[in-house]
Amino acid sequence: MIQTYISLGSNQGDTLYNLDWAKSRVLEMEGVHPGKSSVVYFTEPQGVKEQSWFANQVISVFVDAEPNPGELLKELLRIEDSMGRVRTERFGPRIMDLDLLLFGNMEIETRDLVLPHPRMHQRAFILVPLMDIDPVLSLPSGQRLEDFLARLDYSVSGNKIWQD
Ligand code: PH2
Ligand code: MG
Ligand code: MG
Repeated sequence: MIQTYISLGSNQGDTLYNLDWAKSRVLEMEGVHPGKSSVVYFTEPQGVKEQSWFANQVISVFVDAEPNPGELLKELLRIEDSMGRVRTERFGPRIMDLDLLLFGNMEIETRDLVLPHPRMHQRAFILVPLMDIDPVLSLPSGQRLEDFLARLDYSVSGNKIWQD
């Protein structure tokens, strides 16, 4: 079984409900078994500043030989669509965003999928919950999450995360 990390984000509608609902759909997938879940953080928007704060969470799951990462990604996008996600502005508001962060130690770069997730190491809203569930996690390159976090200008207070 392959340990896989998925980030969940929502800044439209009932964000906490959206995270719970999406997480349940992920765990219902064939060949996907539950791992750990971080708490939910409320996070300052990155990329496009003029939008509501996000609710963010990271979960780990264990994946059988099937689905492969491409199939898993397709399922994640299907869940987003089923929740009414409208794809407009890049980095803009969304009811649900499910991103594949890490799939075992796989490193791939295709048009549809890049692993590890290409922006995860710049984002406190991913690194902080990821470190909560797996404090000693390293990327396939051997770089440690805490070293990435140390380079970011961010702050955490309770379950809130600010980042410029
Ligand atoms: N997702 C984005 C863009 N910016 N900012 C926060 N705080 N949380 C997100 O999940 C997020 C974001 C695009 O995927
Ligand atoms: Mg995203
Ligand atoms: Mg996405």
